Amino acid sequence: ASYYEQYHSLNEIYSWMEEITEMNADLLQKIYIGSSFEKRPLYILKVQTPKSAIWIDCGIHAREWIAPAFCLWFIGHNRLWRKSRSKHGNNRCIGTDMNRNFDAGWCGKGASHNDCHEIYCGPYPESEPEVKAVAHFLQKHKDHIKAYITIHSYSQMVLFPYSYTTNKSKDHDELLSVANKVVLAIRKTTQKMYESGPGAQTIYLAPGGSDDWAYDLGIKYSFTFELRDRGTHGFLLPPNLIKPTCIEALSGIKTIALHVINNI
Ligand code: 0X9
Ligand code: ZN
Repeated sequence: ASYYEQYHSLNEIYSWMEEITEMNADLLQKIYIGSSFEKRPLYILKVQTPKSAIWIDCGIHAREWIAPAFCLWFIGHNRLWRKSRSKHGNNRCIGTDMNRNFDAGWCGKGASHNDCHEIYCGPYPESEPEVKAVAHFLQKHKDHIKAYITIHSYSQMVLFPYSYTTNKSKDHDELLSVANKVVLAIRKTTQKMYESGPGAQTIYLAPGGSDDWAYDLGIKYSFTFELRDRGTHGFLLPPNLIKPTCIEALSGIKTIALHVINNI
């Protein structure tokens, strides 16, 4: 059960208030409004609104535990959030898909100019500070960096360029053979089946991705790992599957590292 599907002590709720306001400083404000008979601080969480407000309190009656659980859940994060947290110009919605924001076939088919979509490419390439920082670092160190590996979930795949076009890259045959070796290593490690292939053919057309950008920069061994599972739990992979998933991913990374060592 997630944090929001459990009851919490007052101290836990105080810590949660601290953390969630810190992590969402642009949206949330913790305001002290007095103290209880037992001298415990009373806080409200103010969700930023331009003008009028709605007051919600939960737990005036102590034994009604579901009430504070609702207040936490109401404020709580969207567990399935995908994008960055940026707001551009007069956009209506928050966030850019950072794997559509790299300067590699930027915002072609498989991305969206609509800021409310999950695959919004942003107003221009590298509009996201996170993307810009990664791109700058890779650019600066490209002669040293022999492989680029980006870890995602889910669907159990080992992908390589291109994803912004269905054309084969000039290293297609070698990258396919490396990806196939990764799949074999994973199967030997945990018996899990992964699929390999170029992004556009294997998953879908998706321009502006970091793997394609790194590849076009000259980092030949560029891969996207889509880890477990294949849809049973999807993005909500249970904690007991963290270890086996990491072990198989590591075996895949070692396979790439070995290939790189033997081919530079
Ligand atoms: O759509 C994506 O960005 C990735 N799949 S996910 O479900 N993790 O969102 C696939 C990325 C493949 N590579 C590129 N599109 N460049
Ligand atoms: Zn992803």
